[in-house]
Amino acid sequence: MYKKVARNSGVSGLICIYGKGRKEGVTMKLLEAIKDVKTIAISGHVRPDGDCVGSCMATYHYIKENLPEVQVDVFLESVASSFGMLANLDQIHMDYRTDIKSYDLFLSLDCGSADRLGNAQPIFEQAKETICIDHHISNTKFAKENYIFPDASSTCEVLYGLFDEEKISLQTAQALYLGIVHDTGVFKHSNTSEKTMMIAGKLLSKGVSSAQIIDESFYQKTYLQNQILGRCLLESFLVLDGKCIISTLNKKTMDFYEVTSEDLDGVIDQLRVTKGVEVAVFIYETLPQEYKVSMRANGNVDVSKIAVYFGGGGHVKAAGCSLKGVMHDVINNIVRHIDIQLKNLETEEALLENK
Ligand SMILES: [Mn+2]
Repeated sequence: MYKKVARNSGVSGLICIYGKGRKEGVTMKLLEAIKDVKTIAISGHVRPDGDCVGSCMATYHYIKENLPEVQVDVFLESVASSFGMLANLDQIHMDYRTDIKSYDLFLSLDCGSADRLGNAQPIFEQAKETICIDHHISNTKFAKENYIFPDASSTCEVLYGLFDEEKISLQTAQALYLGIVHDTGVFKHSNTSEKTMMIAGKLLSKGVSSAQIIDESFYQKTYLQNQILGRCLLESFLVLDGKCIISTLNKKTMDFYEVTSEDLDGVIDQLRVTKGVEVAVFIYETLPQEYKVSMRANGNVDVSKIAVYFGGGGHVKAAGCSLKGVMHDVINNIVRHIDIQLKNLETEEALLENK
């Protein structure tokens, strides 16, 4: 139905996992890959983040503008209002309804496995052809064709290479930029490469509103979110000689400020940047005597070990778990584990120095 084109697409230098095998530099140009297709469904993962929404909307605009005769439908769960600067979000089928029984092609973007497509999974399964474009190393390669670039910062970065640069409109560029900004934590995470910055630069030259996208999708907070952040900072305290900062929030206070867990997103990050702190811990009550614990590490403490010990998970420098009981005990349990790791690290350092 459509042809694979193996040639340099601008994403060379990245390893692409294609199909079941691993081939280097195998890639395609999207417009060539879809040139005989009449109907396309696009979707990404459940609870779509900036990269997911950016990928889907960039691809939607890119195809609509360059192949206007093709019918393109985007299926996603509700999109955060902070991504509201993107055009045509009202075109997304958030109810997952469509008159088309079987799309010629399903494009899965930024989604690691078929079940993560959520309500779009049946549409994926009914489609005649399927292509998966992603950057998650854990991608299960569930489509007929899979273009997985684990070294790319974001799916939007991958897409930039699959698009023809001169055919990228401002609308498309805005969406790509949002995705890159979001998955790199505003060009800060270690996945930000020279290539990422070069692509961001190219998008800027298209006229992307960089400050607006960064502020509105990343830093902007509602008044209530700022209030609760202030409260959490005000009530935070230092332990372990200032190496650990802790803040807690109970349900009563959350109800008083009328905030939900989603309003607490930035609290742990602000705690983490406290000078001298190696581990930041934020604990909030989800149900009576049930707590969500978030941890961030600056130094060499492995917070994922602590999270896993208590039945949670995450990464070395960012992890979380849920605990039950009395807040006081929760704090003590977590702090004890941090203390053990800090002491072990100190011992290791001392041994190295004496060598
Ligand atoms: Mn992503």
